[in-house]
Amino acid sequence: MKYFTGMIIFSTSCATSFFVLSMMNSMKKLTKPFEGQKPGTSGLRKAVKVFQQQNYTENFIQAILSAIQPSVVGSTLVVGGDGRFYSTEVVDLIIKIAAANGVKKLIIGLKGILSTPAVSCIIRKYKATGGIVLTASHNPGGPNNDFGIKYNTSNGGPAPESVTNSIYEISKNIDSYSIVPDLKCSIDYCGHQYFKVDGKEFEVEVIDSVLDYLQLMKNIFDFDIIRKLIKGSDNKPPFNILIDSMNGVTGPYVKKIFIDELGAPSNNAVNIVPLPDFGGLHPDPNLTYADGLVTALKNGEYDLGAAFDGDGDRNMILGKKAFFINPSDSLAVLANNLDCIPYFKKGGITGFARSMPTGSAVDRVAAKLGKELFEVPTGWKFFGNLMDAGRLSLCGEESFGTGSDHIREKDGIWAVLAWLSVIANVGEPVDSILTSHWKSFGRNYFTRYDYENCESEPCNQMMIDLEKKVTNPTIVGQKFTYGQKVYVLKHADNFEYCDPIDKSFTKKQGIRVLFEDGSRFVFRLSGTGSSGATIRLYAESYEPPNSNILEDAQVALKPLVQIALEISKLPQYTKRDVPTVIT
Ligand code: VG1
Ligand code: CO
Repeated sequence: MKYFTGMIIFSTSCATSFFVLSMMNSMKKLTKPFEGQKPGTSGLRKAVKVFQQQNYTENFIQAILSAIQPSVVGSTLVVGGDGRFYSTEVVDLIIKIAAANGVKKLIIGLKGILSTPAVSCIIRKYKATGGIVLTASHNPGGPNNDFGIKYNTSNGGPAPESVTNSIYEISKNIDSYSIVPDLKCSIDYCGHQYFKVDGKEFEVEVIDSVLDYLQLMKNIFDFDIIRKLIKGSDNKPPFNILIDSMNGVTGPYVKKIFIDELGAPSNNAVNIVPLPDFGGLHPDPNLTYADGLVTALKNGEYDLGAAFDGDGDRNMILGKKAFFINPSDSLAVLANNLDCIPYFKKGGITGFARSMPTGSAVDRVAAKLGKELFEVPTGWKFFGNLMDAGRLSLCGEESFGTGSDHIREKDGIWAVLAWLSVIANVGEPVDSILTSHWKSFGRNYFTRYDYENCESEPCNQMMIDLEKKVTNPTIVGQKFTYGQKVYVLKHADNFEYCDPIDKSFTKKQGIRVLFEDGSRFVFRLSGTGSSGATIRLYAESYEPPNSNILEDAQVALKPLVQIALEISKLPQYTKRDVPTVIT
């Protein structure tokens, strides 16, 4: 290949554009460390204004690349995100800093757009070294809200703690970063662009955001069966779906997959243009923030509704009249019906897993099917090793995350396609599928209370005091009463996890209080917020098949929640009487 200064050859057609550009050199810029560049549950998330400080973002990108030394030289990295405010500036910095660090090739989504599941898919498909995902996921976007950066490794999954810890350590002592300040690269056209940096070739390939992901979905699911369901056939009326992308990254994926490929009418997908500030929406698909979907479903016009978060890895699914499928139940129902999906029919099903706070409905399915069941800490990074070792097929989190070993991230659109496959196969509406499931397995009632944006100090103190109180051995056997209900405390701890594959050990993952009848509550501090503290309270109880399985979850769990609030003294510490969000 020859490099001609200033010569540009391109065509605007997506597949063939081709640029040849001039030679340039990298330089080192001096910098000083910033405090707090510690990745949380899923990457570094801070206010946009924090990332906009001079050298803040540069430092963190350099810390990522230094942490993956020596494999950064000659590497291929995938870059993309949910398109939130400040994304294009950060993509530009990544190009310039990656080029200076000896990266060989970047694969970037058109205009920087790639859903989190698509990044995972593309890293795996093209055997990339890793990827950088630009998102703060379900956190609001825009100049006054959040931005985020996350590193994924070669298996397509979020970096394990060993890597995120080393990124953090490097960020604490960083004194310079390498950059090619003059490198100009467009991400507005698909195609290849070649540069010569420090005498070596550096390539940027801008790709269609949707294509690779669409192909993967077509390999997993039977699109013909889902199309027939959606369009209706042989006396069966169309199955009317409503999809809400909440102005996040899933818009282009939803349009291509559900409308163009599966034949849903175009007005059955809303908010499908990704906006830098999500149009002011809080792109968290739960009953509070996706209330637009809930309202639209209530009158019974639609058979199924679905919403996704900003980066497309979460899903909320509703049945007719906004019948809510709790994510813990969703996981269990899918686990029990996976064999109607070609991917699992062909590849078989190994084990199942859930995060610790997730309701244990899936455990019962695992027991019935004779499969392994893993309980891991919160965060998708804990599922990856099990999948790589061939021991995990399907997993989920109560926080609207569901996914399988087709990639190493949770996957919102995959979850909806999985549910549509199950509905087409079973031939029943969503609510009957759930009710039949409870009738055969019993029901694990589950709820989560979020107290968002509290003051940090009292929340930390509450957790310390609660742990002390419930792990005191004298509390075992103590009775707690609310109304008619009596709970006897059986065991309490701060959850710890030893990864069965690499034996890495993770401590302090949430305070669990378990009662003799199998009920439990859990308290955790969120690790995805950008400031202050968010307390999460999770409560779960079990009713066997022939008993009380059709009650409202809030009514069924009220006694347990009240006892949790009383033991923790949460209202006193946080000065909050009601949670911000109830799921
Ligand atoms: C939350 C959820 C957790 C999820 C994480 C990332 O974490 O509880 O289950 O894996 O968000 O999801 P935390 O630490 O705030 O409880 V996403 O869609 O924001 O990447
Ligand atoms: Co997300």
